[in-house]
Amino acid sequence: MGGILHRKQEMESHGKKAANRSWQTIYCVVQKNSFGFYKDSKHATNSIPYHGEAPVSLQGAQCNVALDYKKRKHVFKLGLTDGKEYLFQAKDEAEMSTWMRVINAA
Ligand code: I3P
Repeated sequence: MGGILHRKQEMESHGKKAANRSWQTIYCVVQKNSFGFYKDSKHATNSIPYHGEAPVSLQGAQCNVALDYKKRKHVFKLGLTDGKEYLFQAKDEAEMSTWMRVINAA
């Protein structure tokens, strides 16, 4: 599955907050066990990652609605086993559910 999400990185690793904490609009692609970030769908097709970021592993990842984040709507949280943590904002509740279902099944 691929599509546009707004992303904010909260944690860089266990116990270390991310330095760049602003929201960015990214084309995201979920594949088996991996989540890739791209500038747009064309870059995704050509496998040119967003800011050189390699796709992250979804193995053992935790994906839940970000109930504690109140500033934006339709936000879910993704926590990776290496301690990286991201917030993703979808355009509506339905899209958020779909992303979470696909990520949890990947
Ligand atoms: C960040 C930006 C984010 C904000 C974050 C800021 O600043 O304003 O929108 O998160 O706050 O650090 P910058 O653009 O200069 O990187 P929120 O939208 O969630 O408030 P934070 O450091 O409290 O996460």
